[in-house]
Amino acid sequence: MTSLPESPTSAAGIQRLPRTLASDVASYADRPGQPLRLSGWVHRRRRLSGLTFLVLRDRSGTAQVVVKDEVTLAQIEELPEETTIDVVGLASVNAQAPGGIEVVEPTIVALGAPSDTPPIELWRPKITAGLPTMLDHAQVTWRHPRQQASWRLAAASLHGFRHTLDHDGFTEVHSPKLVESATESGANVFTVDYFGRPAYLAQSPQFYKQVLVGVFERVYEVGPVFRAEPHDTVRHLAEYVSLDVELGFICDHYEVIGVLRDVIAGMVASIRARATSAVELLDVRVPVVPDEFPIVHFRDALEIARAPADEPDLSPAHERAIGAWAIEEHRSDFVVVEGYPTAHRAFYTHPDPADPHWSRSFDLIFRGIELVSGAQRLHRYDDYVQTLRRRGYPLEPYAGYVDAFKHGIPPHGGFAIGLERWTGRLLEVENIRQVTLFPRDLHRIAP
Ligand code: AMO
Repeated sequence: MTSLPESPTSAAGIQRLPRTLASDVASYADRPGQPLRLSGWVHRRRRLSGLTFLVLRDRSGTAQVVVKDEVTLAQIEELPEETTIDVVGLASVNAQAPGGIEVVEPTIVALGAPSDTPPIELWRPKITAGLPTMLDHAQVTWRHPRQQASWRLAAASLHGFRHTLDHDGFTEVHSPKLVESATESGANVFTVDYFGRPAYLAQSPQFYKQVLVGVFERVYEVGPVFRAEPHDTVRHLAEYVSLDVELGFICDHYEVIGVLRDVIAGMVASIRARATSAVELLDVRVPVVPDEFPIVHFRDALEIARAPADEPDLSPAHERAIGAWAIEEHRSDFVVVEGYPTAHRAFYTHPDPADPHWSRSFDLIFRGIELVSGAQRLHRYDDYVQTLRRRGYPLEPYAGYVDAFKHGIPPHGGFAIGLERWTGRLLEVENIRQVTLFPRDLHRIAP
């Protein structure tokens, strides 16, 4: 006995029909009347007299479902926004529908309990809630199409970062986040209880990327780093994603800056190739990456920023001034400041051999904010010992770090890009928290 074919809109038929994504509904233009199955969230119900437009959202976008029959109209009254559903219906041409196609005669199945009222009105084209509300409800806020798009830019950037470095002979590594000593400065480090003795959350993979140059020559890491930032600023987080790079057998820091240029160009190319709809939706001003970054010495940077000549570092206001200068003078969103005073950079920084007061370090300023720090590093054991002594640091906590340089580490250098700073400047948002999935700061450790 042969069984009758299942109706596509019966419950069993719903399971059988392959899923169509919202972004592919338009491809049914030449197949009107064809059954299709969508799965996603109730994004919005727009009630008109005698019919309701149900907008379904999935990972690819939204699609319009038209409900007319009494039973389904009553059913969707009980399915509030954000309920997950399966819809089987027929493709129908309607010039007014998004993409020119809508789904009619739907059979709808709820995939879980009806959703509670969402804390953020996700159906509005732009989120109207303030930042604290957005952050308090981040798990729902990120569902908004504009929020999703901003993370897609970050994801595409990560792809471009990895792709460029894989292509250039780098090996991806992952280093421990529980460590025995501070690498950047003693002050902003989180202490944890490690089986009864103190340990720290890694402020950066600095030590590990340097010693892994001794293994792989060229390494990179994408991972979280932790800074006990006591300041409540729009550009600091207590945990952020650091994109670290380190390479061996270099002559000077200019080689490192060359790699940085290629990496940023790769990130921008990946955004253009992989996040086109996010760029369009958010109207992103995608930066042009010059063949070479303009480079200005720290001394001259102070002058440009009209800062006193004995200033040890650049303040946020100085960085803004230098960013404006780079646009004016070089038509560039990017500018490298090199040669920061050695005494004010981390102990592993290589001094300028011509004048050790200055260092072979650099920062990349992107649209007026420090995005990257990097340098050539010390690579000789004796240089480390002397530097630590000169700075008055106790040798003992750094013994593990410094001893590594007894075993043949080549001249090397590297840099780290802050992911959230990158997306923040790309989207020109005021606060880095707007582009951080689940920010950690002085006041926030949840969600
Ligand atoms: P640095 O401490 O300058 O250098 O950090 C590198 C980059 O990381 C980002 N960043 C931050 N982002 C968000 N919140 C913070 N609290 C925060 N602190 C820093 C910035 C910054 O430019 N080991 C060196 C890098 C190296 O020399 O390779 C380091 O960590 O974008």
